[in-house]
Amino acid sequence: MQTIPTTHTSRSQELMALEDQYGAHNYHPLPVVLSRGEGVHLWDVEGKRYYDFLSAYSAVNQGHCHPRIIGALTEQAQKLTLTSRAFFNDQLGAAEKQVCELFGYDKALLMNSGAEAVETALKLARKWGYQEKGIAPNQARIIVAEHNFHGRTTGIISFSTDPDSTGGFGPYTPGYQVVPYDDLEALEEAVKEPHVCAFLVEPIQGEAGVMVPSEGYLAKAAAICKAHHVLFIADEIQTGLGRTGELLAVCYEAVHADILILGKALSGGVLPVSAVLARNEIMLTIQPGQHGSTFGGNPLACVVMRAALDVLLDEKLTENARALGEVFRERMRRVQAKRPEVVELVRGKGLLNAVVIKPHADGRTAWDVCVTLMERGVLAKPTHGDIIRFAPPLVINEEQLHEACDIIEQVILGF
Ligand code: IF1
Repeated sequence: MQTIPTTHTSRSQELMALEDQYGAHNYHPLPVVLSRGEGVHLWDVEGKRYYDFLSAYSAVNQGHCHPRIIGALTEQAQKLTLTSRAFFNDQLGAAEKQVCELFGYDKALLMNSGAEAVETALKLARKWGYQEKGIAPNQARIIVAEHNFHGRTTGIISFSTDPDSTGGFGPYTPGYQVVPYDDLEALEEAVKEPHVCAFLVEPIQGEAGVMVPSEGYLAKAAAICKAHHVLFIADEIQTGLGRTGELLAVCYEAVHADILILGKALSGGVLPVSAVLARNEIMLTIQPGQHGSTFGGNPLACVVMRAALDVLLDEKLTENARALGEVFRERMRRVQAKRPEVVELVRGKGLLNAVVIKPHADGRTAWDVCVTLMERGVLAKPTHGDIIRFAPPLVINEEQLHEACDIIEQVILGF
């Protein structure tokens, strides 16, 4: 067994070496080792404080280690954490009721990861297609958008258009058709096909680089689906729960998805909780024994989800995201005006924003900007090379936002 070099290395370097030796290399993290989080701040093992501008990809909307959520977690953890759904438990019904009433659906099916919830939604759509739409057995087709990101299972990457997500993982699950995002004509053409049961879409494409569709796209897409008896499935795992300045991103266009998928901040980043919401006609196409998971709907996840939703509403995080998102984009557009040769564009809604950086003549890229941001105390991560996503916890206040924007401005102006 190789020993870890005991030469004088910082604690961070020792811990990074451990992960390098014993962990899969499925990520390329920024060289920072975090050990504590509170609100909008993270601390590394050397005690340096950072502003978190990734929020664990929008899972920590309520801020790190929110006391109400941690309190609910620790209280329930002393009582009962898991029964499996072979039996009832005293937390699940109330949790299902709360999430159904908040988002306006008949029923909820609780899972764990976002990908599991997406897979659940796809299974529901197919079942509905056979039982309610009368599609011939095994012929159901689902429309997805180009540049989609819905998770990492072999089923979901079967319809990814990103070579990194899908390359080398074949054979692929059939029954999907890709249409360009934000293209209503292509969608209408695709949903005319009688075997189509659903259209799965992110209201804003997060991983693709915070791609905001044209005004009206979501409403018209939902109307096209309705007109062709096709389910409109909204993946709000990243855009939901206040992130974009509305409770759900689809609320900007008053769209009520046939199937709503939630995850990430549904637990405030405390443990994996995801949910699929639908009306009875859809949800009841799955009968006992036809779907499930060991941890889905466990009492610990239920109390954490209820606390996370209470915090979201009681602390008016959606309204805060709406207001401070405007402030953030205004600050970044001022930076763009000063350095148009560095900042290509700024886009986003609420506190889900992206700044596209033009590669520097000397080859430096958005990654280098993020490394310098890290050195100055702001954590953000580039996606697809030149796009930096900025998504702080929704509990951030205006003073903190300006302090972080000052750092971002200094780094970009100095790039
Ligand atoms: C990674 C980003 C990626 C998601 C949407 C479903 C899922 C996600 C809209 C699956 C997950 C995470 C996964 C993580 C990085 C991050 C991400 F967009 F948020 F930045 F990858 F695209 N639908 N997004 O965003 O949920 O199973 O992860 O709980 O895989 O690298 P999950």
